[in-house]
Amino acid sequence: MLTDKTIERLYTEARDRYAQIGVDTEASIERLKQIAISLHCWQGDDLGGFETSDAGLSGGGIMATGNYPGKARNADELRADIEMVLSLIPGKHRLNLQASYAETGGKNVARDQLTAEHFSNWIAWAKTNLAGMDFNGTFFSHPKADSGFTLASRDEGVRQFWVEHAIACRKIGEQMGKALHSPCITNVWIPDGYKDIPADRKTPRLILKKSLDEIFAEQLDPQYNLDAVECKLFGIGSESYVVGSHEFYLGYAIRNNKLLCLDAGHFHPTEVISDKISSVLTFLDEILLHVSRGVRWDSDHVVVLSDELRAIAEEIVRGDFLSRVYIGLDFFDASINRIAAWVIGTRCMLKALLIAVLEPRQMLCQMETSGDFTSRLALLEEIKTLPFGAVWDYYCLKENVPVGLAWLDRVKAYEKDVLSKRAH
Ligand code: RNT
Ligand code: ZN
Repeated sequence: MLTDKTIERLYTEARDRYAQIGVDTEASIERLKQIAISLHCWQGDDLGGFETSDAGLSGGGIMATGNYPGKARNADELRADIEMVLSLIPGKHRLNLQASYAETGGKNVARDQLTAEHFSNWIAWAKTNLAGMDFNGTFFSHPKADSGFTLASRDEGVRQFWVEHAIACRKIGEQMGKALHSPCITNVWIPDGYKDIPADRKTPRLILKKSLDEIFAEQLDPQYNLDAVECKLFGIGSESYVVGSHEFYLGYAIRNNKLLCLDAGHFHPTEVISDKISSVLTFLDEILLHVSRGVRWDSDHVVVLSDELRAIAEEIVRGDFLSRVYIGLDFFDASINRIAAWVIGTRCMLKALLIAVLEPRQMLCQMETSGDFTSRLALLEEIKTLPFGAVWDYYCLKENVPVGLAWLDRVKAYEKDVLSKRAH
């Protein structure tokens, strides 16, 4: 166990080392403190939501695997779990909800009939615990999505239903934004696509464009609601063709002034979103990230402090994009303690951002502009072993959250006292 005194001493040493390369650790910590991460509600119950009891397999090409005990069974349990998570991470953050997490008081409310009323408990709770709320339509786990097509469906009734759902979601987002005094990002992700080779790639894309135009026809105040569209390369069951591809949504977002959502797991295995950030922000005002970790065919492993996670954070900071990039998380693992999964992923995201704000920008840019690429490479490698961990520990201490692995003891205690008593 590290004592507070040791943490502070190690921090002072680290501060001096960073000062030698022109980095002010205090200012870096202040910058990090301002960054709100949007925590995804669906890590807590394997994307189950509260509409049916058939959780686990969500359909639409996304799936949580594993059967770790203790999954949240209702909104109160999920909120309690999220409070636990929030107590273990430094800073003030946001919550990202799906429409399927509505609380309808036992009534069957169709997705095209949802209103902010059905999220009033979430909103009231968020006001005391969070810096903002974000929202998503749920275009999967539903009989009207069984054909594999929603907004791009050739069946007019099905298409209309999902258009109405998306419109309802924007209005809910607007209310969330008003209540939290911070714009809600309402994201559209649909699973539409084909398992095998299509005969016609064009028609579903034209239908999707038409649906999006209808959904966004009404202007909403950007102070309250911002719209995002999320692309994907392929999903389970849509290996050959996804209607909402990267090019499709990039084009749509640019032409219609929408946010593009880049999910780290939605591209070719060797393709990274870090390199896309400065490209798309040359043409778009703002973007949303779904930070995730792809592993082979799965797009949603728990985020770890990988090279790519660091690169994503570095690109946001290097480009001075902190006010234009909304950072959301999107992963789900049901094979380990779900609260631990949330904490690991969120703490890693914050660590990556800390490393990025501790970078000696001035020195590196000088080396680059003067053509001294030898020094640039040398310094980039040198800073990898600087004691950012001491700065991180100190930040956690100052924010009154557990330092080091102490958070895990709390999760284990919660598992014993609360999670293990949730019978299914
Ligand atoms: C699916 C998308 C989408 C979902 C959430 C649950 O591939 O990434 O963002 O993960 O809507
Ligand atoms: Zn996503």
